[in-house]
Amino acid sequence: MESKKRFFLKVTAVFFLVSWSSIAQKDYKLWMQYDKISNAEILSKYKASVNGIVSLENSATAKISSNELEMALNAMLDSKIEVKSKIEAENSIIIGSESVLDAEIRTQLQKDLTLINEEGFIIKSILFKNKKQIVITGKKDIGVLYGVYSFLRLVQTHQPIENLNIADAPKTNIRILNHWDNLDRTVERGYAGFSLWNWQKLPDFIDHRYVDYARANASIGINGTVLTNVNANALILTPQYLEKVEALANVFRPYGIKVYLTARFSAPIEIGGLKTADPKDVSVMNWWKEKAKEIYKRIPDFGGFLVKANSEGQPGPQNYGRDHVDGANMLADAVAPFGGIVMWRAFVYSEHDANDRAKQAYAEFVPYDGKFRENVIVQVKNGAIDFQPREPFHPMFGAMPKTPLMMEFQITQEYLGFSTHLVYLPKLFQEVLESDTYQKGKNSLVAKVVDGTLDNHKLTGIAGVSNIGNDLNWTGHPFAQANWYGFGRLAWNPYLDSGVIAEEWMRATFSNDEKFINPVKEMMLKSREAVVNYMTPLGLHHIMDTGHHYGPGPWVSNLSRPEWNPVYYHKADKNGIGFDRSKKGTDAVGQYAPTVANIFDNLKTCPEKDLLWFHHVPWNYKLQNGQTLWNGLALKYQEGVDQVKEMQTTWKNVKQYVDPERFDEVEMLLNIQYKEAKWWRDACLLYFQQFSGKELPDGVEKPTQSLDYFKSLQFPFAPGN
Ligand code: BDP
Repeated sequence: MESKKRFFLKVTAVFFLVSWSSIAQKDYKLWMQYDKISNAEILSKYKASVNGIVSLENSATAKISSNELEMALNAMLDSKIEVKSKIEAENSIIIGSESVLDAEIRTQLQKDLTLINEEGFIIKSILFKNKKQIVITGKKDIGVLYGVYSFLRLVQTHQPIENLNIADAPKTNIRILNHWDNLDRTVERGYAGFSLWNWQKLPDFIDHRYVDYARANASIGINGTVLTNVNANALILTPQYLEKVEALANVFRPYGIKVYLTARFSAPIEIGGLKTADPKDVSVMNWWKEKAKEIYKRIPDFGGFLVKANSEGQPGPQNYGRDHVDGANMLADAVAPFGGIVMWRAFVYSEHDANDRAKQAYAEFVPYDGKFRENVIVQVKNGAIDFQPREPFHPMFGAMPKTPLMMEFQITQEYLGFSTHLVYLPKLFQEVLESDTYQKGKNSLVAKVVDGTLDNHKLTGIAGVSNIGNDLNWTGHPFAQANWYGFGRLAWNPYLDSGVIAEEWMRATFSNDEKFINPVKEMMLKSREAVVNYMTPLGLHHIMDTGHHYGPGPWVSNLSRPEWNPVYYHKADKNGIGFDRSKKGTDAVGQYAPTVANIFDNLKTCPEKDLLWFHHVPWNYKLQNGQTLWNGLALKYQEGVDQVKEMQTTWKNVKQYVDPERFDEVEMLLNIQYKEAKWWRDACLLYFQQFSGKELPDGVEKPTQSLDYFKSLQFPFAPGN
């Protein structure tokens, strides 16, 4: 009896352990689930096309390629494919960079190799000695690794692999995550736990998570990471911390990922013992030169610095009567001998500048066009305010042809529901990238500014403010993984379609079943418009609550800086609502090329999605659908809530295609999102109703609480603040 009981307990414990670890693993494995292919027909086709791996190279990166291929194929094809170093059998996958290929194969691929750059790859079906083979190659081993991930994606998404002929290469050079991670492991605007970087245990303890992080990034082509917050701490530049940074760089290197740091402009004073950080002071210049030398001695491929200067209280060259060019060029000179770069942020605005905040970065930076060193790239947020659910593209794109500009997107959802709301961001990213600046006439897309083709720039890049933390599933919301994934894919190729990316991600993460893919893809693609509708429809912006930006706070008017207050942005009054940025207002429209300016300036041609961004509009104004502005606004809020409800239904209907753990997680999160969407609708409409003085139209649900109730809500411990 006793032993039976013990046996039962043991079995339960084992079962518990197995199921516990599989829960953790599913979430943890991101888009690299590599599940066994259950469709027998597809499986047998793949098995017939692949029966060996030949790895021709021995570098650390090459080993990652062959291990990944071996592990993933054996899992997906449920077979025992081995890695060899010589070509023997037919239907092998031959991997290795150009220089190690057999001469005959290289000759066959000569033309293809001219199509790619240093990080690109070729995947091609060939005949070698009359035997069918697949070659994955590139100019360098890192290209081969990208090729391997791309090949695996084909298998993960059930694409044919019989006649492959793919040449692909990244369109930007710097595809980088910006971690706003502090040295105490809190993450500014982080909603997925604490920082991955365990500074206290580094450099001696290498958490396996660092490897998994690098692998996930490499799989989508990300090749850089800024480890530290833009609101920087100078200590990261001391030997004590550089030793730790070096350890991380060593882990990331074989995955093609370079490490970058944020440079606190006042570091020469804080950790260098100097009296000044004036960029024109010789001792300051020398301090940075020595600092660069010290860093590169440890980390020969160190990427460079990201700098937030004279912005939101951060120190910068203006503290010494110098300007952004002086500051950026001084740092650029320090890292130039080692091939480093400086990413200088354009996110600047000042409480002492009475100008429309949306105009300030352009006004300050555009006159500097052409004055920065060759190794400086100016990093510009996608819109002129701050990562709102929707912003028109930043007018700096298309206005600085002589300066490389890189895009800064925010992957973490500071203003879009934290990690609780399902919002598929590549849709937002795509909208920005395909906006037309008209800098050189029609088709001067933001994407062309960013990839350097519009103005012939060699230094190009896209940054994403990371949504990663030490949560088991990395990003808090299982669907927020898609935002990390999609960011990487768009950084590689800013012309990709967000729908295609969503589908890839779903197939690699959840299921290839069309009955899952079709409805969930639609849900993802609509989710961005849903959040715009229930938070900031028709061009409203920055009406989130104070500081933490969690939930609605359109009434907030007591913050020390005028442009931190929501009332500054919506300007609701008896006459109407919206920020007049037309020629008659602040003339922010004038910062765009004339064709674009005219479209935004004219009430009749301004897209309604941006209406209240550019115009102060009377409550009775007739929208295109015939509704008054007040009714239309209210109906948009309701539409947003209804869309979340639809998302809940969609999710319920795909239950059978998802593992129970992730199903439950998403279901619970959607319930919260629905609750919070209603909170947004009710709080905003009750507040704006005080000005419009009108009833809610038919079809809009009655508010669940009073305005006073919503105003009374406090969140002293909202995360990320
Ligand atoms: C804002 C964030 C703030 C960041 C700042 C920035 O609220 O935490 O430090 O942007 O980008 O979105 O520098």
